[in-house]
Parts: sequence; structure tokens; C-alpha cells
Amino acid sequence: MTTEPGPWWRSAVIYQIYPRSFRDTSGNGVGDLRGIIDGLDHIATLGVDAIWLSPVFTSPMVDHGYDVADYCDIDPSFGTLDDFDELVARAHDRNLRVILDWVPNHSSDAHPWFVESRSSRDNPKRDWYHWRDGTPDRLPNNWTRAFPPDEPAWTWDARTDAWYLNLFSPEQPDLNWANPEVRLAMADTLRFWLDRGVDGFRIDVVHGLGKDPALADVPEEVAGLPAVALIDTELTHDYVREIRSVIDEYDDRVAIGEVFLLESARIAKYYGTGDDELHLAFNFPAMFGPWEAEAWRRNLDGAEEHFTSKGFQTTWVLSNHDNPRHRTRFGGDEAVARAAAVLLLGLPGTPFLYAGEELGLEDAEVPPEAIVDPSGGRRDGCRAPIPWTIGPGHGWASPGTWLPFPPEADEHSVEAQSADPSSTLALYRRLLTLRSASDALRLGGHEIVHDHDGVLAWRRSVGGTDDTNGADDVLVAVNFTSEPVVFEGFADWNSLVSSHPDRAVAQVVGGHMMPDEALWAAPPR
Ligand code: ISL
Repeated sequence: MTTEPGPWWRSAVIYQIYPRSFRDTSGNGVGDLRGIIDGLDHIATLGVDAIWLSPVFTSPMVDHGYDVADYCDIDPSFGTLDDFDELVARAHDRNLRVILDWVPNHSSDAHPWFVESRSSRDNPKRDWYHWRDGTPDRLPNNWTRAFPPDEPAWTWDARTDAWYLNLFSPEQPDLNWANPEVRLAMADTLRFWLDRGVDGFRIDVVHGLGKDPALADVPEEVAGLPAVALIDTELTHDYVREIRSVIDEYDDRVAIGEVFLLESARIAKYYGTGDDELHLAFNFPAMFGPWEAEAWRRNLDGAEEHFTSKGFQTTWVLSNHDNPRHRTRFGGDEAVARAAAVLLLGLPGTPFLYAGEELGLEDAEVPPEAIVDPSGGRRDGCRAPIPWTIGPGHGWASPGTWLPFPPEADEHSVEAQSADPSSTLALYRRLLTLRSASDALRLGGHEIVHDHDGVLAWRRSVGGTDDTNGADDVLVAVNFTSEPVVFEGFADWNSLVSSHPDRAVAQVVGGHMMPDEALWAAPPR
């Protein structure tokens, strides 16, 4: 049963690639587009539906690509536009969609727009960024930037004796979206890539676009937080509607927003009416929670309350390029990381995988002298290169890599795990194969059927749960404890897949869960 009643992204699994860390073919220690082309067979075999590339545009790389100096070209360290076109064609040949990471809130200070804007007070592009008069000893407001934290979000520019706004590093000046010329120019950058066949965009810090025209202070009690986590104005919704209308000029594309707000209710507002703003927004509160049954019960209830009940599609992320990998966050235990995979791909909504989680990678140990992240190193560990092969270099065409490999890189390599049917990679492949064959798992709702003694279980179904009518019905059960547990009600169900290598497929579960086990099961036939 694989009928698709809705748009492709409703039933998709999206795989995030951090291009610098994926695979190097040029020998410079940094991953590149040809490396991604080489990795497409791995991705297609894994069984995901789309790839999202963190930024590949021309960039001085102060924030490793999130500082864009040309929105319509590929950075030479990644390759060329021809490589990009080939990547899109080869991905589409394998039924993989391609999503780009668009960074509209700020450009690089090396972008020609900013170079012009800062050149004089009467330059035609002066108003493309946020400039404020003043004196070097008087900040325009109390906002703080993200990189490095605890510093003001303003940089004094002696060329014209004025401040400019930067919510991230001083090399990432904020664009002024209140200026219609900025919006038109940015819309054209979307069309440039849509015309080349990309299937959508992940939109960086999209909630930050609309700045309060008064640029008023934030309340003193939250002034220590980076301002980017606090900005949430009505103006932004106007801009998001404009962005959506550009994307809607093309068929079948998706707008995914990074709404970096820490409350689901506020994130949900960026879906607009359901068809005029974002198609999908990351729901980060779930990612920041612990590995506990109660927390995941709250996540599922919150998804229902804020998204599903309003007709919005929920998203789920356990790991990305900005946070320690979930295996590391949850204590490093492989059994827990495997259980998390079974949970993630059994949740109702659109799951995002972060390249390397299918290998069960942990964060790399990055010594102080090797830190390259402008946030102060917090994000370097999760950006460690992907180990492809066993042995020195792990398949990278370079003696050194821009960050060290993660721990146990031989054992975790694609080569080692491909040959091992009990590997984490084999588990992900099995989960994704089952998911793609099950309407219940891809499209169904959920009903919680058990949530005590550290076990959370829910049932995914479409067409009712009466299996005599051929309905598709799957139980997802997660034992969050390191003890064996028994739970009632599903004694005669058969396992479809388990995080535990000792659980046989088609074994009657009998309500017994092994320590740290998560499984999917089907009703007796
Ligand atoms: O990771 C964070 C701080 O260390 C977050 O606050 C992060 O800055 C926030 O999620 C916004 O992230 C996005 O925009 C940044 C970029 O550095 C991140 O990689 C990107 O995901 C600026 O473009």
C-alpha cells in the first residue's frame, strides 16, 4: 500500500548532509559536491526520500557557509554549478529530491551588497542592512549576538561612523527585509535554484527576518539570550507569505523553516493558515528533551495539540549540525541510539535524519587547538567527517580532514556496517524499508496505548484498527529503561523490527521488552 494522497513531503524522510563533512574527492580535507554524488548510492540504499544540503553557496566560511557572499553560485571548495546540476540529475534519477539551505536573514560581510552598503551613507544599498547612527560607546539596543555568545549584536563601522546589526557574527550582517528591493533580490535567488530543479528550501532562521522597526530593547530578564531566539514579529509572517508565493510559482516544492523559537505554539504560527506560509517547521523543543518516557509522551501530545490538530504536518529531528548528536546527548550508549532510531521513524510526521546517525556516530573529541566553530567550538564535534571505509583516511581523498573523525571510525564506517546484518546501518535500512511499505507508518495518525513503567507505546494506523478490512496497523513500543519490562495488551503481536539484535523478526512479542529496546510489531494475522 503506497498510495500517496498528499504532497511528497508529508510521507518523506529527509536526510541532512553537512557538505563539508560528507565526503572529499578533491583532496583539500573538506567534503564536496562530487563526494555527495559518490555517496548517492549509500543514501538511496538507505531508503530516504530527499537530501537537504547545508549551504553550498560562495562563502568566506566564517560560519562554514551560513555566511553567503553569492546566493547564486557554488563555493569553489565544494565544486561548480555543473557539479551541482549533475548532483540534482543523479539524485532525481534515484528518486531523491534535493533541498537547499537558503540563508535570507543575513549575508556575508563579503557579499557585494554589504560591501556597497557600508561604503557610504548615501550608497543606494545603504538601507539593505540595518544601520544606526550613534557613537562607539552607545549601543543602539541591548540585543546580544550568537557568535560568540554574550557580545552585543551590533558592530561599529568606522568607515561611516555607524553601527550595523548582526544577530550572528560581525561577518554576518543582517539584511533589512523591510526594504522591498531586498525582498525582490532574494526572491530572484530562490527562482535561480528552483529553475535549476531543486525541490525546496530549508530556510535558515526564518523567524528572524522581520525586525521591530523601533529595534526596542528586549526585557532585561532575557537580555542574556541571543536575540535571534527572541525575535518573533507579525512582519515576518508577511515576508514568509511572499517567500511561499515565490515557491508556489513552481509545482511540488517545499518550504521548511528553521524557526528557532523554543515554544511549539510559537513555531506553529509559521504554518500560517496551513497553505500560505511554511509547509514544515522544525519543532526543536522535542530535540532538546531527555531520553525519558514522560518527555516523549509530552512531545507526542504537544505535536497533536500544536500541529496535527490544526492540519499542520509535524516534524521530528534528533540530531543536526548545531547540536551534539543524539547518541552523545543520550549518554553514548549504542543500544539507546538504536532505540532512538526505532522511535524516530515510528513517530507521526516528517522525520529528519542527520548524515552519520545511520552509522550510530558519536561526536568527535575536538581538542582546543582544532576548534573552528565561531560559536566557540560547541558545534564542531557533531560535524566530524563521515567515515566511509576501514583504514587510514576512511575514504577521504586527503591525508588530513578539517575536523577529526568520530570515535571508532573503522567500526562505524559505511564499509564495516554494510557487511554486518546486525549493524546500526542495517537497522536503519530495515526501518526505512518497512516504513516505505506501510501507509500507517508514513501517513497514519497515532494513539497512545501504554505509558507507564518507563515504556511508551503508540499505535499507528490508517483506515481504522480493524485488521479484517486490510487496515495497516503498527505498534511502536519503546522501553526507556535499562531493565526488562512486561506490558499488557499486545501479547500476541509479532515483531517487525527491533533495536535489539537478539529479537527475531516475526517473534511473538508477548509484551516482553528487553532493556533499552524499541520495536515495531503487527497484529496477529
Ligand atoms: O546553535 C546555535 C547556537 O550555537 C543556535 O542558536 C543557532 O544559531 C540557531 O539554531 C540558528 O542556526 C542557523 O543559523 C546560524 C548557523 O550558524 C546555524 O548553523 C544554522 O543552523 C546562522 O546562519
